[in-house]
Amino acid sequence: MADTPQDQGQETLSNLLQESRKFSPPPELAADANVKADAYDTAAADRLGFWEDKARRLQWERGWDNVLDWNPPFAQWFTGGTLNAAVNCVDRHVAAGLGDRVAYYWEGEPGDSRTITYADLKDMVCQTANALLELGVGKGDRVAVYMPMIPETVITMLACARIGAPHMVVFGGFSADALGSRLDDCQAKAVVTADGGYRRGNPSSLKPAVDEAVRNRSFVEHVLTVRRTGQEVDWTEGRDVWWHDVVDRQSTEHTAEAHDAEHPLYIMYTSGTTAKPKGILHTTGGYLTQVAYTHWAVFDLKPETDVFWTAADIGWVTGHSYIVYGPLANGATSVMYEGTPDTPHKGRFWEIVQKYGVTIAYMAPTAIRTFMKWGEDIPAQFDLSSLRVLGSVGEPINPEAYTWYRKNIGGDRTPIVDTWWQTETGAIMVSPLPGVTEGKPGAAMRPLPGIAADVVDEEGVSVPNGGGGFIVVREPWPSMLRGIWGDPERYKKTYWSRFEGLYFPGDGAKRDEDGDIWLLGRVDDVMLVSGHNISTTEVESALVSHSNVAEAAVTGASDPVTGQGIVAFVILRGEAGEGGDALVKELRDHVAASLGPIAKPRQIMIVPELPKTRSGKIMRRLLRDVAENRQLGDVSTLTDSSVMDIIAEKLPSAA
Ligand code: 6R9
Repeated sequence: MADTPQDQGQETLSNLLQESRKFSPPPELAADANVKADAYDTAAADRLGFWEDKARRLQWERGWDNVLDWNPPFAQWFTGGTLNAAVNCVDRHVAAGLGDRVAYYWEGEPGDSRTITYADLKDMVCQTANALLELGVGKGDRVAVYMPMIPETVITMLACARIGAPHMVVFGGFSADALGSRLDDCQAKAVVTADGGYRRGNPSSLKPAVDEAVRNRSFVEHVLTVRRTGQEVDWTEGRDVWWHDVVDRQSTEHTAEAHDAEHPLYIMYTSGTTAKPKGILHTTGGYLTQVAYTHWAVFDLKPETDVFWTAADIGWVTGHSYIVYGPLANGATSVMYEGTPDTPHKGRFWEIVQKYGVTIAYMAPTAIRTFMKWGEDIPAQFDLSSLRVLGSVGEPINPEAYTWYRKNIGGDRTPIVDTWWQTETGAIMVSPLPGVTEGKPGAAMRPLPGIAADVVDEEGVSVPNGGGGFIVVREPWPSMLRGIWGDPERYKKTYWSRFEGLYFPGDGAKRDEDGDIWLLGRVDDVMLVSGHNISTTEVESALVSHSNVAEAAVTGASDPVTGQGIVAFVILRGEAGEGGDALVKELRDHVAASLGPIAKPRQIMIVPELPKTRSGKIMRRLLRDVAENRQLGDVSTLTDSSVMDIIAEKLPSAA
């Protein structure tokens, strides 16, 4: 055992979880796969040539002079090249005769629906671009988007891209304060919003939060508002304009200018758990190249026949890259759903899969664990036989959730792609390829072709098979963030200072005996128990592997003897009843038996809910506050802040 905290910090993550199940790619899928095993070698032999080839999937007005200009840690891709992202996502498909292809099957929560073809999309994007120009928005101006999940949200993003005005989408669930601080940071000239959207069966308002946020921010010149729910709204003449008044009367023609490959496409703020949120900047050519390629390769997309569905919010980067830019750049048909999975009933997702014949579905482990909790009888009532590939994103997927997803949603046939990436990486970085890679429950497997990701120890040295440490990226990639808006120093410090010359995403990882990569959660969440670094992910997965557990969140609380003690919060499956001391003991023993005695939780609390962000990530630091009997930190990015009261109520006054 190490004696000082400094020494303890030198130990890398314990490698506790042993998972031996494996699933081979289905032979028909493998035979016809978009990407075969040779892609890894091709990319390794000439990484820049590989990405150059992928960039040619797009339509460029002017070709690039250089594939990459790398002044560490600042990268520029395809310099000298010019293109228009909206033209690539929309116009070129219409020009190629695909105007009648459906771009989106949109499903509103109350049951209304719209089918939008590429030709429709082109007209609406042009009208919206013309409207923005009329409102005085020009190239380079920032436009904030605070919207429900409706087609106008996508149309606004594309209209912004078309005229070269970077968009900045803020989750519709965030507060006026959160919106306001983001408006300040990027000095947005306009806000696009709606009166409201539907959530859990009710209209939920948006415009009042915008009114509050822009009240003392006179740099916001206009608020363009879509009527969605028909709720009463306050109106400021001159500043506020209705979408139907301004957009609908515009011409459906707009001649798009080609922008520089490095022209800013969007800013997206990371949730910012403690510090000021970071405005992650993405630009045009490299971003579009990598989202298009990864969407096609990782999901084995066949644009003529597939119906693709990312069940995520557009206010999360997953929505930007895999509801909007990736699918549209590939000319895919997507489903877009406005509401929650249990409205009006708990089979809503599976009803949507059946209704539209969804072939590829992509969602977060938190959703999958919720479906586990509701029980397998619910998906069993629907025809899910159209599905052929399933994806997971946002958190490590627990092996139990993976096998449940594969069996109950994928009919024991579909490969599962566990895709690791971040707002900062812009696109998927580590993932199986469904026609090539064997699937292991819980592993993101291998860096994609062209991505130099690695697992290193404390010194930045690559770990051997069986070793644990941190995931890093050794070489720039096309969709990497170009910086933090207005703060180059913070960009260097946050991502490039931990290891000399390496990009540091902040996640723990291990490499198994076969050399495959497992992600182990945020480094900030790693626990230090008697000198061992233990990952919250592994303890959570051990808990979820017990047949009575649906979800688990684990945190380290300070402990006089061991440094930190493991405290677990557990949601039981529907059929498990209320739990009790006997079950708690059984769960503690179950973890010790699965991972070893060092990982046995000091305390397990049965709770009805867990605190999550809007993208479904568990906010472990709030649970640590509870476990250590402290006042709660910032709860402004929680989906539902009342969850913390419910948890506090359930607790025996904590240890
Ligand atoms: C896309 C997205 C990024 C963080 C990332 C990591 C976690 C995402 C994961 C995963 C394990 C996966 N994460 N996907 N961890 N396996 N397949 O989620 O972006 O919201 O910026 O979050 O999410 O911790 O660092 P973002």
